[in-house]
Amino acid sequence: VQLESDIRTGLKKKEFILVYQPKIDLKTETVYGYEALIRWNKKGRDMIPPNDFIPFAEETGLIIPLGKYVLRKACKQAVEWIKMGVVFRTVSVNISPAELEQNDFFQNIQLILKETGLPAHYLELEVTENVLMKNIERLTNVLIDLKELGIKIAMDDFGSGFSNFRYLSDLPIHTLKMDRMFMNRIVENRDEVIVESIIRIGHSLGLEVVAEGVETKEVIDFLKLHDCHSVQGFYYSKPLHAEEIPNFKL
Ligand code: G
Ligand code: G
Ligand code: MN
Ligand code: NA
Repeated sequence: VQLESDIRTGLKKKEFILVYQPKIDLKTETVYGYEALIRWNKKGRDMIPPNDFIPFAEETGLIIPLGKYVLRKACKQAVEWIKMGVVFRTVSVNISPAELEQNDFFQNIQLILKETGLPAHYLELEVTENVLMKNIERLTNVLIDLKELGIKIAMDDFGSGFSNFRYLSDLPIHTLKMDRMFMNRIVENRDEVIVESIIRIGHSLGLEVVAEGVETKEVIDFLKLHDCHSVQGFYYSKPLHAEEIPNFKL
């Protein structure tokens, strides 16, 4: 109950901030895009990570206003960067299942793009595969509408749940984000064949393949060898504050 009113207050007082983690194109070693990640800068507290309040926000429905706030903020920020001459292709925003299930989700996205002036092709939405388990037909239609607008869809944390390869070919998905668990396992010389296969399947289906949670040169080399498009992870950069982005150099 306390947390609920704290989140409402936090929204009013704009205590929620976004940090942005670069996604690096492995071929060119340049920034491909930035993933927006929420943090709660609560008064008198250390920065609160999303895992401490997003699940609660999802249970209570507060994720709806919070999600709209995040989308608008990320789109506004992207427009700022474009004006400043920052070179990037996408800003990615994480979307909870409950958001995607809202009947007005698509209209809301259109409205936010219109209000902020961000061209749709700059926006990528990250959804986890478990989003798609429910009501696949309606969600497929929403994803098709989003794609027609020019928005990209990424399947986040791929391989961490009950991955269904059929979704990859049936759904209008642009990007496959391999779960970071696999990267740790490459270091242990395990799962190399799985990672290699996921990259190959992704390519065969015409998807962009991104590895997340990349922390070592060893993993980078492995991914390069197998033609993985891009990576995200502490090896290149932790999530950064918006002000740091214009000066970010690899
Ligand atoms: O940034 P961090 O690694 O702590 O994020 C932890 C989890 O919180 C990740 O799974 C990420 O997808 C999720 N997350 C981060 N920001 C947002 C957000 O703005 N909205 C939603 N729904 N999830 C987010
Ligand atoms: O589930 P999602 O991909 O949205 O989660 C992103 C989260 O992963 C962010 O909160 C970010 O802080 C975290 N993260 C990003 N890079 C790395 C990394 O190299 N190692 C680890 N352990 N976590 C990472
Ligand atoms: Mn994500
Ligand atoms: Na992820």
